[in-house]
Parts: sequence; C-alpha cells; structure tokens
Amino acid sequence: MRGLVLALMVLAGCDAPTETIVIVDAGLVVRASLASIRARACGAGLGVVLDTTVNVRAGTPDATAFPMRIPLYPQDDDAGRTFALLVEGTDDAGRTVIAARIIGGFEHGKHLELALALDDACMDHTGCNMEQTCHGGSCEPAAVAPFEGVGAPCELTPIDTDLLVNPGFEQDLTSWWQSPDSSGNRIVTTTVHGGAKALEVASSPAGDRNVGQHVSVIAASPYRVSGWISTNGVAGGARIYVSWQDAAGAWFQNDVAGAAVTGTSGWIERTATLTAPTGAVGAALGVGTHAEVDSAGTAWFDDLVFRRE
Ligand SMILES: [Ca+2]
Repeated sequence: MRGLVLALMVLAGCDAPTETIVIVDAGLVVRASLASIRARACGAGLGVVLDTTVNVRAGTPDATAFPMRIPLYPQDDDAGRTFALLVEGTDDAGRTVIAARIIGGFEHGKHLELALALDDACMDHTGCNMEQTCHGGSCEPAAVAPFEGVGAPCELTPIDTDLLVNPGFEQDLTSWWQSPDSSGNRIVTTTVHGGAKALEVASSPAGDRNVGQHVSVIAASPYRVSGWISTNGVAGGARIYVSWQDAAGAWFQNDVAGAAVTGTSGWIERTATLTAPTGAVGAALGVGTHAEVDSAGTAWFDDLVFRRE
C-alpha cells in the first residue's frame, strides 16, 4: 500500500507505540466502481489532520490495493484521544458513490486494528450523519468496540457533490433518458450557459419533450435541485421537476424546482430545496416542456445540480 500511510500525529515516547491501524476493505461491486478514495481524519481540538486521495482504479500503474492500512497515532501519546475517519469513494465521473466513517481511539502502549468496510450494500448511500456510518445499506453508529458510545470528536463534512452524471451536457446526452417523443431534443453549442454544450428542447403540442436522470435518495433528507434555463417563445413554461420513487418502483410524488420560465428569457437560474418524501429511495430529475401548455417555443437547459444538503 502506498501513499496512504500517514500519521495522525507525531509519535511521542519510545516504549511500545500507542497506535491504531484502520484497515479499509471494499466489496467487489464497490471495487469495480471506484476510481479514487479520499480519506480524512480529525481529532478533538486538532481539526482535520489527515486528508489524502489515492487512486484505486484496478489495473492502473499507481493503483492502491485493498485492504488499505491507515495508521493513526495520538498527539502527545495521549491514549485518551479519539478520532473520526471518513473514507469516501468516487467513480470515474467524480461522483461520490460510497462513504464510510469510523469513530475510534487508542489504548496506551497497544497496537489496535479496527476494520472499516466499504459495503456493496452501501453504494449510493452517502448521507449518514457525523455519528453514523453506512452498514448493510443503513446508517448505524460509527463508533466501534471498544469505543462504543463515543461521540464524533470533530466534524468531517461529506464531499459536496452533484449526484447527476454529465449535468452540463458536455458528454451530449450520456446518462440522460429522453421522453418517448424525443424529436425536439438535441445538444447545441450555440446557446450555452457553462462549458461548450447545452440541451435544447423544442416544444410541440404532439407530446411532452423532456430528458431526465435517475438518482438514489435518502427519505426525509433535503436536496438542493437547481439548473439554468433559457427560453424563446415558450408559452406554458420550461421547468425542472423531480419525481420521487418508492422501493417498489412506483412514482408517487412530483415537485417542481422553482417556477417555470415562460416567454422569452436569457439564462435564468431556478433553484429549490426539496425534501425527499417518506418512502422515497430514488428520484428522477427532469427538464423540459409539456405538450398541453407548450404548443411552440424552444427552451435550453444547462448546469443542472441534484445534491444532498
Ligand atoms: Ca454545458
């Protein structure tokens, strides 16, 4: 293992070292999905004392292999200290797809080993709070034996990440699905908010024109949904909407992220904080126009965001 052997604090004293090794392992699905791992640790009164990112893409020359060993040492050899370690994995698109946290400590003069698993069942469950980690697909206490009951000694805020893949249409319509009537949807380079490309949707009375993308969500969690819209002669309005899906796959609630943009408008941002309803496990963010109100006109969309707050 290279690159990740970083000490929490400089070791003091010359007897048997007080040392805790966190051993991070990952399930096969996680391993196949990850491009990199970011590990951060903090201690009470110390702030963040470790922040490192390593390549874990299997088969690449500098890939770090699982299991990883992260050695931590207490400042001043003070075995009464505790730490929080947050390990987050990102995929090739830069999305955080897995996170695991451990709250642990030290025993004076002893070498401890604590296990931290990046569970396959925890893929896309990155929303556990400061005291928790994902285990078997749900949030459970992050403090492990013999440190149960120890609260988080410090805060590590999860990486702020857009859950959407290709949110600015720079890879054309990759990862986006289209409405059955997709004839009015295309990628343009002429009317763009960010980057080199944006989505154009030409309205039609013949059918809804929209594109969308599915994300996993955690019920009762707030999500920031936003994006940029420009229009030309859109009667009913171009909008960003969110449909919520339950564990049985049923779509059971729709929300609109901000007001529709009507008429002719330059780029305008629409934003909303939407709380995932009880029972929601997934959501679809959609953008477009609706046939019943939009018989003509063109709308453009770019730089969409769907992230947990
Ligand atoms: Ca763009």
